[in-house]
Amino acid sequence: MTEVTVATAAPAPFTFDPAHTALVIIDMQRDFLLPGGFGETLGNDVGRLAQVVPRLAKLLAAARAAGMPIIHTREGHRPDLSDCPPAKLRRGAPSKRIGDPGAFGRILIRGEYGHDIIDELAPHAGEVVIDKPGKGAFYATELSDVLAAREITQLLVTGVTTEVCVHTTTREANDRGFDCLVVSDCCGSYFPDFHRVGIDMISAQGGIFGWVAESGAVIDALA
Ligand code: C5J
Repeated sequence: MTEVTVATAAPAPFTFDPAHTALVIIDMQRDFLLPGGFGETLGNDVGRLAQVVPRLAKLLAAARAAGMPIIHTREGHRPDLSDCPPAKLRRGAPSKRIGDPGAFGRILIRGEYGHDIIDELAPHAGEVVIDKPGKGAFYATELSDVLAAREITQLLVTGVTTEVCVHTTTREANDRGFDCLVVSDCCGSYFPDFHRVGIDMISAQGGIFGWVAESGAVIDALA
């Protein structure tokens, strides 16, 4: 496939080569999305994140059909917490901290059921899964090397949460020279205002750190 253009992207049309553009799916993990999980025990309405799943599943299917590289990320830590900074560990309600027992295993610990990606978006064989200890997918991970090895220069960024891990990863990618299109209706937040403003910030000021478009426009461009 040659280059395609998302004409309705803001602040300007976004042209990309699907062979050198990765669909990045941030942290669609059970701990954040499932009722009864970590996200909900913090008092969040996980239904807001669940809304994203069918749209993201459609975009993922279109990206797979177009042969695009797919990169999934998971936020979490080693069982001994050696990669979790004490400042991050100290945060949160006393009985709901990273590593504590949760409904789906130890909270945000690699290998636990809750740490893994929801069934609807489960990675296929050959797709990259990046385990990240931070909010950004570049910090302390192999992501830069993975992208360089595949000559990927542009990213379609999706996942949760808009204002935290999606934003941090998009900012990190922008600073490293990647063109990022954030797919607005395939990102989600527990806080509707944070989502709205988070999306608006990306393409403001002429695209201060990226482009924004809806998934329908991206899927149409890939068809
Ligand atoms: C958060 C994330 N919000 N994936 N993680 O702690 O955005």
